Amino acid sequence: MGHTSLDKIIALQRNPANIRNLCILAHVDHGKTTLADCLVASNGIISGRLAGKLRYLDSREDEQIRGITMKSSAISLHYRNGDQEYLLNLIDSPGHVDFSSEVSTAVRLCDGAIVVVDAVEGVCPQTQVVLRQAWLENIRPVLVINKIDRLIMELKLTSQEAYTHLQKILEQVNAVTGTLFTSKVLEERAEKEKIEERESGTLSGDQVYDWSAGLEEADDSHLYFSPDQGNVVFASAIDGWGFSIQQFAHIYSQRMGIKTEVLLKTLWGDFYLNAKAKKIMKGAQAKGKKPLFVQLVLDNIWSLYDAVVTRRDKEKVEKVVTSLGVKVMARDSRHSDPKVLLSAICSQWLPVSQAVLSMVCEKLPSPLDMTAERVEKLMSVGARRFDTLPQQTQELKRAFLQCSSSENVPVIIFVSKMFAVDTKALPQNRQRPLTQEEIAQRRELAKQRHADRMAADQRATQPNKEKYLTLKDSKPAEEETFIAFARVYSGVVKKGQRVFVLGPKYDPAQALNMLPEKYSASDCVPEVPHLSCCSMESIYLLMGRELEELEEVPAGNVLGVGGLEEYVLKSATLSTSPACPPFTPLNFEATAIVRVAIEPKHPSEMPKLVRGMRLLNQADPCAEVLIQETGEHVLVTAGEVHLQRCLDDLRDRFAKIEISASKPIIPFRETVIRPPKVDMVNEELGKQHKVAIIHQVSQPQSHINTLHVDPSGLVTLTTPNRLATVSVRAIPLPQEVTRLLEISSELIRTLEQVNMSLREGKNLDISLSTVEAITELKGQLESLLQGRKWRNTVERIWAFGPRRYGPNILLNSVEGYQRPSVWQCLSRGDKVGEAGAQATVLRDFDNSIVSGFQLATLSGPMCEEPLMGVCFSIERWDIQSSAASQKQDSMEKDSISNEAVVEIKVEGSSETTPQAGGIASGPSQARRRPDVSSADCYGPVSGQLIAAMKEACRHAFQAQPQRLMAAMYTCEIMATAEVLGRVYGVLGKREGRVLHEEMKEGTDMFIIKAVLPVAESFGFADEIRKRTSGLASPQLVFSHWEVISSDPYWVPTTEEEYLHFGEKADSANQALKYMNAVRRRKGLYVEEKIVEHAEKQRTLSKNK
Ligand SMILES: Nc1nc2c(ncn2[C@@H]2O[C@H](COP(=O)(O)OP(=O)(O)OP(=O)(O)O)[C@@H](O)[C@H]2O)c(=O)[nH]1
Ligand SMILES: [Mg+2]
Repeated sequence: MGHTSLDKIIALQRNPANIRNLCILAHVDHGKTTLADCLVASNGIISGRLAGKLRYLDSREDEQIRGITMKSSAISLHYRNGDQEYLLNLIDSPGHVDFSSEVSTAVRLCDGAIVVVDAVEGVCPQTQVVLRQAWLENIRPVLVINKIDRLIMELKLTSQEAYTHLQKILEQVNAVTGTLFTSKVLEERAEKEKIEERESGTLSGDQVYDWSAGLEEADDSHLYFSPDQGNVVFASAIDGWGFSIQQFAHIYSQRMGIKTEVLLKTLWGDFYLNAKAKKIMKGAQAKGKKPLFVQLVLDNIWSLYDAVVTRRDKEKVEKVVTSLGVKVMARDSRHSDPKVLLSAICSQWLPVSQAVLSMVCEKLPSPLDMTAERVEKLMSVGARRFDTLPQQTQELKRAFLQCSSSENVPVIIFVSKMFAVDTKALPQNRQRPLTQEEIAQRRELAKQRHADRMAADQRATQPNKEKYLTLKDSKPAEEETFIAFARVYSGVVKKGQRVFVLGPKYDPAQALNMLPEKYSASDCVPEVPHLSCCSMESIYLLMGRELEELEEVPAGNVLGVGGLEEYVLKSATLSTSPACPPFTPLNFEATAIVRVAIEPKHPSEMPKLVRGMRLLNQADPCAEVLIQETGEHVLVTAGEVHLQRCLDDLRDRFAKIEISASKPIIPFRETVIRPPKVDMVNEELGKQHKVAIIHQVSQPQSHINTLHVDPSGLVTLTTPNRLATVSVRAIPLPQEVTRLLEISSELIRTLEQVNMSLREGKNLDISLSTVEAITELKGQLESLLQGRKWRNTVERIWAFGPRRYGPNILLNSVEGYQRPSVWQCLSRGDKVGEAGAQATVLRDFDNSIVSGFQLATLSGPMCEEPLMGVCFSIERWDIQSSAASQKQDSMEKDSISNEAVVEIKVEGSSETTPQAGGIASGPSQARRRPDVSSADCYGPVSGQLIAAMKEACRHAFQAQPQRLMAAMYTCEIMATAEVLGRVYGVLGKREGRVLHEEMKEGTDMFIIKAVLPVAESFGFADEIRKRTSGLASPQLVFSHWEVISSDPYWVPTTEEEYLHFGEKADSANQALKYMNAVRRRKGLYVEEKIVEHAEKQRTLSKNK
């Protein structure tokens, strides 16, 4: 525990005013864990000499090997700032994109954050992401610009250049904050206006629209990072030094007799020292003078590096050492690596822990300073507004703000993740340091054993060994224990206490009605949805890789809770009050996209694998585990590195069996496009293309007499019993519409839920903001779907699919058929247009059409992947009323014999023959008779209609030019000019596309932004790293879906195409390769020749 005792920390936990909960956030490799090491060393937990090298908080083996953090971990530190003592609950987070979910879990529990930026690399993609995450959670950041030593040693900048460089970095960081702030202010203003509008009821006639209103009033000065505000530290974590302006202001105010306040204002900025006048003047740049920051601060550091590392000037070093008054040990000054001496001097002169921790204590808020805004945000789940929550729930806000630890306030805890630790490592099971007596006792025992063994050795040793082995085997396999990573927001958590576990869908309003008053968690388990009770078996203080058991933890602290694995999957809200709402879900930035199928090496070990995957699912905030329709066990992860970690965890910790993972399953989407105008060699396309399309469509043979495709792509299909006919056309949706549908999928899902309950006659209360969002979506769709083809389409949208919220549209173009549109919740109470008799019949089967559409969009005809960006327009839909009667018959007259039912049906159908004239092949009544009579053998009409609709959609899809869509990653690669060519080479080979390239100011680095298909991304990061000798390492982030331009069904038809691509033409067809790979994986038929040009082999052998 270092030099702070556990008792001390327990005492500090009781004073929330002096607690700081903070996390360290940054882009990957900017030095978070190294900085954390320095802070941990200041508590004596690790030695100062090892700080920066040990990376103490990277406690996993793979973290140490790879050199990146993968899990966030917490440690409690003690710090004395002036006469105050502070408790710092510090969480180190990973910077790699694959683990950004770990950042979300860390940020939720904190009130503040240290954002670390590499002085050379500056603001990187993940820096922006973490700043955004901090912003979304309303936590206050401070800045550490790390790795200043690289400016001296690597970039060899002069102190003046370094100053300019640092200014630029600050500008970049502030620009990101500025954008976040502006968007928030504008959003708030819009919100306010809406409320005002609603309240005033009427709109005043002449409204002046002032776009800048709000921005000017809002005070944003405290938001920005600036050294004179005291929220920036310059550091080199690896060399152990760091400073804020305050420190230098103190030093120079004593030495030069200038007031500290003056120095604080002028040390950073365009000020210089006029030595003659003994004054600080403005305008250093204009006059070509050295700014104060360069003269008084950077120059000192530069000359120290120069003396110690570059020139190794012993005399000068000694002078410096005595003038700074630091003590250097002889072995440090004699060390062959000058860096050792340097860090020995610097870490005493400007200890980084001192600079960072005092900034943290002064600038970051304590748990008592939690803002009302943040509390409301945490408590209002989903679309609900805070003021619509029940009264008792709103009262809890006070508990949050008070952060009180008295006995009569409710306990509120949030668990942000579950992590697994080895059961043996728990403090209950850990070996304590032994007392003297115990040591003596053990010594005796060991002696005894040794003597025994000697004696046994004389006899036969064999049996003994066996016994030993069997003994070892029979020991129960050590288990993993799950600990919840949590924070107490109110009340005191006690060991063994019982609390409610509130699921994410728990509704306090409903529960308060159901539960008797003063219901407590120690009563029996209530029957309220999404509510259960549990007791906290043990509570821990998190100390990096160690845990310390505690009896109780007061409000405002971060803690670990044991014994929740049965009740909490990944995150949860715990409380003693049933009025507490579940906290808003964590903001995850990453999309899980890489999926692999997993199976055990030995099939008999399947149960172990299943159990292991369940544990893995619980232990990782982002990994998903699911069983596909095919029966495969699939693991979905955020990226390659994450996948590797999950597999290692599964193998070594959770399942403990040999497993084999498939190649990553790459998702594709299928779509149709407008007929292209040019062929593969960019020649104008004539009529021949259309011929090819028709040729494709006529392939399926099974529907020969019920299917009709007209040249314009309209597909007409009749059900096998010939009672119903649908005509469908597939139309490509404009790209923007697809994208809009994709990003609005959550909203569409809500819309669908509302419609569902409307259909069932229930009235669901939806919040105003949801209604507004839906109206806005509708408006956006209307403005995007313009032109003759899309006239009035938005009103006619029948459904979205697949799964009712996907990016495909079903359109009702049936003449004279009116049905409630998907937007019905917007115009509640409006009557749907008068429905004719035919329409009523159609209404009965409405659901079948939607189901058929859902099935068709879930897996397309190319390789059974979901469709995207396709609009299916139903242009005709006939159904004979007999079908309807059949439906009723089958429902009502179950007892009637088969014969009788057939009779009725036959009659029905003959009555309505004229209506059925539209059927494409126009079968005669006589022919139909036997079909109808055997209608039963095809099953109920509704089922047949589903199948017919699905088939019709598939054929309509095939009647258009089909394309695959590939998932794309974006990546930003930083590389020096020498390796630029190789980076381009790798990108080119993997079908990547460079979006732009620019030079990073002040360095010789280039930043390349590129997109790359996910299918080509495996091993990409490794390859880039190898080819550039580790200089560039890209991070891949999922960005969008993109149509692959080549046609997978393309065969060369013209002379030029033969010339270009050869007869087989498989070299050019990437889309075909992808499609076949998917088909092969799914066990679908792949059209391929296995042996080609067999005669060539003969020639080869002849040559031998
Ligand atoms: N030159 C220099 N190198 C540093 C400094 N701080 C850290 N490094 C090096 O940068 C590398 C990454 O450091 P880490 O502390 O692991 O970075 P991190 O931000 O924790 O990385 P992730 O957790 O993977 O996101 C290590 O090789 C460190 O030695 C510094 O001040 N100067
Ligand atoms: Mg790290």
